[in-house]
Amino acid sequence: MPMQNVRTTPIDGQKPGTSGLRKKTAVFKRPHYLENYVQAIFDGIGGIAGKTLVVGGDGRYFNDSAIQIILRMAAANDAAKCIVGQGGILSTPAASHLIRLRQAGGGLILSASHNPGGPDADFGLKYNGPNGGPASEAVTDKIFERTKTLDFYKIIAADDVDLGTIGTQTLEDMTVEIVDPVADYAALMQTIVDFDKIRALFAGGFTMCFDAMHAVTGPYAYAILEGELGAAKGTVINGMPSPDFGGGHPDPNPIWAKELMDKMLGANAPDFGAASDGDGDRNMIVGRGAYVTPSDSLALLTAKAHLAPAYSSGLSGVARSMPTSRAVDRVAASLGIECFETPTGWKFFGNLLDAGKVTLCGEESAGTGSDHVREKDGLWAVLLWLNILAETKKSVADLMGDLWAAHGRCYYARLDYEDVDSDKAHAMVDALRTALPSLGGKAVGGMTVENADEFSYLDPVDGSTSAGQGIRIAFAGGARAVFRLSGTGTQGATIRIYLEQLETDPDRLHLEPGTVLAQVRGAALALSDLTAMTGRVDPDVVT
Ligand code: G16
Repeated sequence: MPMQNVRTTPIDGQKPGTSGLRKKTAVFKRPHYLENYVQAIFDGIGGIAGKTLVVGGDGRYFNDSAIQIILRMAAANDAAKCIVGQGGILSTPAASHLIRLRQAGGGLILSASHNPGGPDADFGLKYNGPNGGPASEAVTDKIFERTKTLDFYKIIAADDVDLGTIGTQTLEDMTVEIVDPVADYAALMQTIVDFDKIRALFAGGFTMCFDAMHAVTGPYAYAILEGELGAAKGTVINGMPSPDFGGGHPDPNPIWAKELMDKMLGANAPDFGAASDGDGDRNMIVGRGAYVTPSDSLALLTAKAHLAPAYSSGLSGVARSMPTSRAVDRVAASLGIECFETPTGWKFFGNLLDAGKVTLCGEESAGTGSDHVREKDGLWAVLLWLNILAETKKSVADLMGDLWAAHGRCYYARLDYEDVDSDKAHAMVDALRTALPSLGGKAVGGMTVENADEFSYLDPVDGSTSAGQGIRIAFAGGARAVFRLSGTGTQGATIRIYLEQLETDPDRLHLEPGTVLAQVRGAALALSDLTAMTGRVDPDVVT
């Protein structure tokens, strides 16, 4: 089978964002587009000759054809082996685990995460390094630089690989090993949480609803929750992965996981509810009548992780992304462990995890994880919650009430303004940045600015600096507003405003978050002049 060096020209706009490259599917399907990016990855990481790569994705539209192209290019670039999830399926955390387990040279994960899938929706591709985590800023920059100069890519002409049959095949001189996407991941989970305790919980009549949102966690949840742990049949809903996620938006939050929310807030709600996203790295936790914000979930897991076998000797430290609420900081302080504040993006946790400085980490964007892999892990978070519920025999609402009583409650919300004209969004952020030095002490909307700055991160492990990571405004009285532009959108710009208000008064721990946050919301909108700058009045999504 001949190897081809296909002449091509650099394609603009292939700058990877917060989590790899995400574009409209139609863009990825343009002639040479995917191929150019794959070759730029291979070149940007110093070549793949003799290496083993893990390849898999969330099963969205174009997943399988893109994998065939990647395999033919990996063979042409002299990779020794590709390990591929059966049917092209691997959840992001399962891929991260496989890279580590098999000591691979890295992996290619095909997903646009929680973004919708389909011919008119989104597609994505990211490279994870040998530690199983998203490429560092330095590696991402090398890949991006290569996209600008690339003038040919390598591919072999060959028939499609059979992705459906577990076992080993060859593609030219390269080995292709098709593996069960669930087995190794499920085995890892058994080493972290107490399956016997959770089994006993379900055997005792505990009820749960897990919404797989027609995405990749369906097969994992059936095998682990209903299979290994004995949860009742029907515990998993929307469990068959589909290329367009059943026409839905596989983003586990109260807006998009409405079916689950309705169940949990309605009559005869199960004891526990959870959801995961397109590629299985995000999670949502909800108790009977009690939604748990991702920031609060991180705080609760930090407080109670010692109840699970893997964390029984305590945590070395924790980390959260800057816009994530400071609830976890308060728990960490009470435990006497360090809490690191990183920029948005899982890649920033990698060094801290590798260096053993943190055991748990998480983000407001529905991501929680630990040092067992180098990605956030939706099902792991659900299992750790189940372990805690099994040990404490308390409801989700009671666990959260106890946490707030002990540490105060960080009321929290995120406002998303989607598909904003990119120039206007940048102009708004630029204006805020320019105003920063004059904001200290300013009174606005009944609040007083205590401190205002733009977050810049100094990585304590490798000494690298990442500047321009979001504008944060702290108000007197424990409120905070953070502004940043999303790095994962595929259309226009998305402005995110993160609002937080600390309450320690025992009589004010069970209020409606929107009411508590109204004042800081007004102040944030006034300071940014969002409506005048962008023409937008209401956010598209509030979570
Ligand atoms: C990705 C990253 C997360 C990050 C999120 C932020 O999530 O993996 O670490 O928090 O993006 O997104 P944005 O820049 O839009 O705020 P995912 O689940 O999309 O891979």
